[in-house]
Amino acid sequence: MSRTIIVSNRLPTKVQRTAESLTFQPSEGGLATGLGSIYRQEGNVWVGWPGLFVEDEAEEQHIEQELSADSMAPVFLTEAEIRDFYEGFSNSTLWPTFHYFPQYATYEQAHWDAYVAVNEKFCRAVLELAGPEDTIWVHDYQLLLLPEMLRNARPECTIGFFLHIPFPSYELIRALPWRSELLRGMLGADLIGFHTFGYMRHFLSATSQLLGHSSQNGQIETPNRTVLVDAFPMGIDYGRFVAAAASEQAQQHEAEYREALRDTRIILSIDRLDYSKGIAERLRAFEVLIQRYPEWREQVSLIMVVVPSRDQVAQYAALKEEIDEIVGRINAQYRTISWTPIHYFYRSFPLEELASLYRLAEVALVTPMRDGMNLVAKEFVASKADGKGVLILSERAGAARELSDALIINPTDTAQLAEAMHDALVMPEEEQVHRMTAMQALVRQYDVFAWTKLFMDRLAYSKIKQLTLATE
Ligand code: GDG
Repeated sequence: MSRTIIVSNRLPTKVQRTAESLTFQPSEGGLATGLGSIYRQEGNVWVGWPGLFVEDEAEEQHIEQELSADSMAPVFLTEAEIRDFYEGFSNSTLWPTFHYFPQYATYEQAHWDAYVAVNEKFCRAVLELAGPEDTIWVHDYQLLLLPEMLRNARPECTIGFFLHIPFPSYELIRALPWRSELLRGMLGADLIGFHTFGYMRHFLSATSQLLGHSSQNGQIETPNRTVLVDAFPMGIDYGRFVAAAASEQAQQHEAEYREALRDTRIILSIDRLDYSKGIAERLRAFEVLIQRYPEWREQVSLIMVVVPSRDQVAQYAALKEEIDEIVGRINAQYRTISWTPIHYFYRSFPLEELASLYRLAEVALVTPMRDGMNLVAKEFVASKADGKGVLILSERAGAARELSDALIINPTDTAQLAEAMHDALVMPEEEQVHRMTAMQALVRQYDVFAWTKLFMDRLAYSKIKQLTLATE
């Protein structure tokens, strides 16, 4: 029987150590939901890091057993590996480069060596499970070398790769000392997926300019194989967000918030702490809004949720300080006894509370400098049952390719962003509903289950194509 093996840096379960025991908490992330129907099927498995450092072999075995009952296989990483492979090469070299922040990128040989070693570790873990006929789906920028490593060891396997972040222009990629190795690593796959055609085009250009491979209609010819490349915009579990927003709990939270806020109109912003998300620029634009349109003072507040992330990487700690400073300054300057311009939360919320914030907000500000897709934009759309509400969306988020009924802005144009907030606040209800229902139809149809199916079907097709070419 042929099996499917999903591989990602993190497993869809977070294992944590408490004083007495280990806890196993399923992750609620979009990827975990979308792939749930696949990896939980008989015989299939998800391979990844469980999120903690193990103390001894007995603990390792215990974790292995627990996870295997839920179709998962752990790859254990050491603290040094997390430092050099994850915080180092993945988040201090690849992440800034792929999000157009080359000034933040470091190029450390030791980080690269760890990246190679950890990709090899993942490869060994997959090979223990994979037979020659199996299908392997590798995810994201932490594992760019894995497809080629697997291909060398299991030439017959069907291998898919999906990149969740942007693939940047060749000019960014060429700055990486290990650019050719990274591209060759990805090309070990039969099918390579991106969120948008733009990212796919950049990838084709990079493989042509750096490796000399020609391509036609999303098909790259390497000396010994054909690799398919395509765009698969990732969706959300639409029904889950509709249900969460309609839940009793979400409605109750919303009522409490409304009362506390005395019906102030709400603009919402939700992100992980990251310089790619344009958080500081968004705050400055909100300040321009209340400077330029004083009539909004005491009428509108910004609720800004920033979820802690990667605080071991220097730029993230600096960004946190910058945000604290801007929020403090704006609130100190404009607040009144009864009105707070910015309600700032540096923590994460349970899903129902998140859903209540989506319900409460009239406007969502999704204004990243760069974002592979951005699922918050789609979740906001799914949560607006009455069709009212306005999405302001950066033209540099992958989601902007699909959600063209949002107010699309350039995130570095502060004046334009402030105007868009004003336009959103005065937009007639009829226009809001018209735009929102068009976006809902799209987000509902191309949900995360459709995304998974499209990718898996295309992967199966890519294999048939390889076999046909081989026998021709
Ligand atoms: C990467 C790419 C791409 C946020 N705050 C809370 C919370 N969240 C959830 C949201 C959403 C998720 O986190 C964030 O997803 P994004 O897509 O916005 O961003 P990244 O984490 O950077 O993800 C991105 C994605 O991969 C998928 O391919 O779209 O471009 O960078 O689902 O709801 N969830 C809860 N409480 C919070 O406070 N429960």
